[in-house]
Amino acid sequence: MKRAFVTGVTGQDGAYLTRHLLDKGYRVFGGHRRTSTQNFWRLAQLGVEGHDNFSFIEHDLTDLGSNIRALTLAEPDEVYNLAGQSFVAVSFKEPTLTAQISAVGALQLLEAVRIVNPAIRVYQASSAEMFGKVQGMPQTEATPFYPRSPYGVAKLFGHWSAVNYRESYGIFASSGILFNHESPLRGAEFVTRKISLGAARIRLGLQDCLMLGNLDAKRDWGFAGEFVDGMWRMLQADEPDTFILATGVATTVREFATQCFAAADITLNWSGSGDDEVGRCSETGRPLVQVDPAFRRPSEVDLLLGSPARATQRLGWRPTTTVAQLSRMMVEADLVREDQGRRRAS
Ligand code: NDP
Ligand code: GDR
Repeated sequence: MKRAFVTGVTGQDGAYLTRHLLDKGYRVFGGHRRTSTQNFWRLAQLGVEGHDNFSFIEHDLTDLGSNIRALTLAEPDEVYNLAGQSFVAVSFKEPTLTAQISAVGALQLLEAVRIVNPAIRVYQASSAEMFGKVQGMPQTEATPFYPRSPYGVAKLFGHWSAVNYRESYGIFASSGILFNHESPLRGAEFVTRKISLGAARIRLGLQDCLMLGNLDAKRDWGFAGEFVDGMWRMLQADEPDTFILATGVATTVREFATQCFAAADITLNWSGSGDDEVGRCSETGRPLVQVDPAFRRPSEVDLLLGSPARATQRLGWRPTTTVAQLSRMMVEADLVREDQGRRRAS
């Protein structure tokens, strides 16, 4: 039975990846940090918590001793480093913390692997944010990096650390440059989930209006449940490498909102521009989406669009969920959850 250690197990990807590994017959150890309130809802929803082949390990990526301890306890064949301060907007407010976790933390885990057992295979969760002000279309593994946020800069350090440990010590460290991937388990602060939740709540009469930032930003959005399979495939390859996982289709925030509201049976009509742009209900004329400049970022990544060609050719990985299917899946899940919450409250 193969053994895996997954850092950041309580997050979106941690939950989906752990479910995927358990389904493949792995013994999985999930790293979670101590918090005042436990954050196991995703693991519970996917039937991970309580699974016979799953155990928690208390772990903080920023503590070298904690990394060494976790690897010593889990004795993994594979480590998936998903832990991180993953919200780009917060990285502008907490740049040092973001670097401590997502840059130095990633390095410390690699160092712990080198010390404990250099035969362990490592997946490093790198990000399309590293492309930032994009230097080529679509972005490939050869496109130069130009990060535009403390988050992107921190991820670039983690990415190059993985490459460096591969080249310096022969460690099987693969870096996955993942474009945005979403799901009903996405954190509510990210724009897709904020929109699906907002659309569901407005449909149910629980909210009047949704405030967003840059409606023109374009992202290559895929389904997280498919992307975790790409992570696993990277560690089954003959050689470690860097791979992009993306869908190859970019959509604006505005269009994603239009699709989510449509999934909630509301047609949006857009008018105005810049901070005065409004999405109105086609039937009532009521403003349902408005712009709040507070959600704009000091420096923005306007457009991300990735080519998954290398992952398709070498790993046989191919995403199939369209952004229309994704938005519908997210809105339907939020309609059910919000309706249940409303019933419980009444
Ligand atoms: P989430 O924000 O949902 O999950 C992040 C996880 O990291 C949580 O489990 C969190 O724990 C944990 N964590 C944060 N700080 C620490 C720390 N100091 N020590 C240990 N654990 C910590 O992110 P996702 O699941 O969406 O993403 C997984 C990884 O992939 C992240 O590194 C992210 O930056 C990267 N990524 C994500 C993409 C996406 O579109 N989702 C795209 C490209 C890269 P807690 O629950 O306690 O907060
Ligand atoms: P991103 O995701 O920054 O791409 O990082 P996010 O969903 O936060 O933003 C996507 C785009 O939408 C614009 N936007 C808003 N964003 C948020 N959060 N809230 C708003 O109200 C809003 N209005 C417009 C943003 O400006 C941006 O252009 C995600 C994370 O998962 C990272 O961890 C990961 O590395 C990258 O994707 C790839």
